[in-house]
Amino acid sequence: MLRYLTAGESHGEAIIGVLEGAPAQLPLTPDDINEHLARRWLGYGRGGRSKIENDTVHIYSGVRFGKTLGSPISFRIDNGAYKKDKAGWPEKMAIEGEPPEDMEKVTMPRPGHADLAGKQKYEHDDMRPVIDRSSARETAMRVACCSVARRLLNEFGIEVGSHVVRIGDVGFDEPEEWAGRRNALIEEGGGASALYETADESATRMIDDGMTERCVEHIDQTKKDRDSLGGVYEVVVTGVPPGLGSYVHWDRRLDGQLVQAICSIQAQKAAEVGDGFFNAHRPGSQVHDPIEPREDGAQAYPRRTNHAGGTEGGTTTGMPLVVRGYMKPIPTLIKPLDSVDTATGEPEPTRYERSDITSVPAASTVAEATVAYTVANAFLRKYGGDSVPAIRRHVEADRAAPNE
Ligand code: EPS
Repeated sequence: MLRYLTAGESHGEAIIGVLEGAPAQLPLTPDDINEHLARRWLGYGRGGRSKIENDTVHIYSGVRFGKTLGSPISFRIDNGAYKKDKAGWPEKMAIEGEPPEDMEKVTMPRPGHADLAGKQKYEHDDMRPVIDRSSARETAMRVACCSVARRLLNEFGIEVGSHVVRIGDVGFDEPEEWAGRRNALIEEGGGASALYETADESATRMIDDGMTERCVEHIDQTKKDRDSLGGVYEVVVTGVPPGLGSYVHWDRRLDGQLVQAICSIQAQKAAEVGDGFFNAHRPGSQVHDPIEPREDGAQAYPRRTNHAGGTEGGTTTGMPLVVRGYMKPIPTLIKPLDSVDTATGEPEPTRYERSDITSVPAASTVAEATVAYTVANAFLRKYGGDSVPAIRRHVEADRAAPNE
């Protein structure tokens, strides 16, 4: 099974990651990771930091001559802001010594941010460490670690893609409004990679040009209003065999794991598998996906619809996995919000720190990564082995003799 840890502060020198459990003999180059690091910076509505960072990964271990070794893979991504910001981060984030005399402590928590919760929990008199570790900067390393999981899935024809379906007021209301275009893109391209490639061409990672335009205007207007926006995005995984996950234990149910994969990402407050929220409003006859006869030698029974999002009983059906994430608006607003200065206990409006107006497009690419990691672990649980050839033998044996 895969497991990764990340370390690093947003304005520290670098972010570090370690991934263990990757099988040996997996072809892997830094470019397999850098492609997705670059995609994480896509999307209209990002702030000044997007001009400072140029994320590229440095791999220190676990890979030799373009293939994984089975040993832990370690990564480093430098923080461009550390030196480029000219804000004195090397001194303000120093490992040793005392804080610079002119350093202002952050004492005003932003409603909706981890600031206050983190200050109280870790007893900091300055919220800078909370801001810096709770920052979505950390997702750069998550994307790096999880890109190895994605690479492994790709080796077995499993592809992951995403697109944004709403930012603030602009978006689709019901899955039926976008499912046709999404399914056509996947079918034409032969997998979910085609979905992300098309979405990447849109400034807001949407698969509807008219909506992209309206969304860009909405983001511009929100900036003028000194506000911020959340939104909704969808991650799709194609080529998934039936039988990943399980119903036999709560923690092996894939639905729960997928929702956690989304809600583990900064600012994501809800997630659904398939048409989860929508299905709750509809009668069963309109929700449950009719089962059709299986072709000779096929593993999965096809379904006429996929409202379940590719799982039943916490187990994959063989239909594409569909997971949606719901992101709250970013808590750093240009417009002040009511708060309290924790140094004085007095009411004070929040002060603006550089930020994004929205980062829903970025979140959608991070969600691809965390979903890939979750699916890769379910895949390894079923087909696992120490090397890619060993896993391939297990997959091929299963394909040759599908379950009754
Ligand atoms: C973030 C705030 C912004 C974002 C940042 C996440 O950074 P800053 O405060 O330095 O302007 O740009 O995102 C990243 C740095 C990144 O790599 O995605 C936050 O508060 O979470």
